[in-house]
Amino acid sequence: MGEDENILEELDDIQKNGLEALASVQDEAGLQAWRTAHLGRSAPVMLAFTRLGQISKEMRPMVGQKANQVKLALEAALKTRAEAVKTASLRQKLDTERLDVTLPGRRPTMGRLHPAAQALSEIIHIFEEMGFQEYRSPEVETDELNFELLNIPAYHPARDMWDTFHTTVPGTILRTHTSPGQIRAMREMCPKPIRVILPGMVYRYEQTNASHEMQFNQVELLAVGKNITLGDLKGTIEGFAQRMFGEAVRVRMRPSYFPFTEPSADIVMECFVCGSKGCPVCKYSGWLEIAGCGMLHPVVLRNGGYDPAVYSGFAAGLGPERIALLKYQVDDIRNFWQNDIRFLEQF
Ligand code: FA5
Repeated sequence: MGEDENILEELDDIQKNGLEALASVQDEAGLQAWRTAHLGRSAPVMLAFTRLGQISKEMRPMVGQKANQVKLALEAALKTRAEAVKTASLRQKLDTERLDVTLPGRRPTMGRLHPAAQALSEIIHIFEEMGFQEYRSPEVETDELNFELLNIPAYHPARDMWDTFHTTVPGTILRTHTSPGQIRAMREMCPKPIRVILPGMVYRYEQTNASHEMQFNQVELLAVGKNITLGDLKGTIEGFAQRMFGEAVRVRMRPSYFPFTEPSADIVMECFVCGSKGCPVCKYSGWLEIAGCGMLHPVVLRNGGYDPAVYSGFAAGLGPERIALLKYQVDDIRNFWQNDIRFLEQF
C-alpha cells in the first residue's frame, strides 16, 4: 500500500519538474527536446502507466486517473508554451528584420537605342516626312538581284567595287548594298509611281579603317515616275541634309560611276569631325562621302518592269554610320560595332 501512495506523490513531482523545466524553454529546439523528455515513450509519466499493473486493484483507478491528469496538464502546458515561444520568435524577427521603408529603391538601369539605330531612325523619319514609304528587303540575297539585274554581269570589272561574302549555297550571298531592293520594289509596284526608302544592314569583305566597316547600314532611296529629273534627286538630297544637319550645311555632288545609274554621283559633306581641316575620317580631304546616287539606268528600269521611254527615276544609297560620324563627331566608324559600353553610353 505504501508504495502505491508513493506513486501519487511521484506523479506530483513529475508534473512539478516538467512544468519547471518547461518554463525555461526558449525556442523550437528546446520544445522538441522537452516533448521527448517529458511526454515521449520513456518519459516518467508514460512509465507510470506501464507500472499500473503492479498496483493494487483498489488504488489502480486513482493512480491511473492521476497519471492521466499529469499527462494532460503537461500537454496543455506544452501547448501554451509553444504558442508563447512562437510569438516571442516572431516579435524578435520583426524587431531585427524590420523593413526600412525610407530606404531609396534600386534604380533599374535604362537601356537605350544604339547610336546607329538612332541615326537610322532619324534618317527614316526625315524621308518619311518627305513622302517616302519604308520598304524592307532581305539581307541574304541572290547574286542575280545583288548584281546581275543591277546591270553588273559576272564578267564585269565593276563587281570589284563590292567585296562579297558568299554563302555555302551557290548564287546566294550577303547583300553588299541595299540596291537589290530597287528591283524587288519595282517588280512589286510596277506600273505605279514609287517613292520608297529601303533601310538595313549590308556586308562587305573589306579592310576596315576609320571610315570603313565590314557590316554597316544603308538607306536606299528610290523614286520612279514620269518626268523625274536629276534636279529632283539633288533637291531631295539637299533637303535631307538640311533637316539632318541644319540650313548652313555644305553638300556636294561629285561625278562618279555606278553600273545601275546614269549619270552617277557621290554625295559628299563637309567633315564635321575635323571642321574640314582634314583627319583620318575624311582621309585629310575635308569632305566625307555619305552616299552614292544617280538616275536609274534604262536596263535597271526595264529589269524592274518599267519602260525607260516613259518612266525615269533616281536612286541613292546613304551610309547612316557615316552620317552618324559627322552628326556626333565620332572619330572612328569601328566604334559602332565594337560593343564598348563606354562608347555606347555617350548617346
Ligand atoms: C553603293 O553601295 C551603291 N549601292 C549606292 C548607290 C545606290 C548608288 C543607288 C547609286 C544608286 P557605295 O559602295 O559607295 O555605293 O556605298 C554607299 C554608301 O555606303 C557610301 O557613300 C558610304 O556612306 C557607305 N559605305 C560604303 N562602304 C562603307 C563601309 N565599308 N563602311 C561604312 N559605310 C560604308
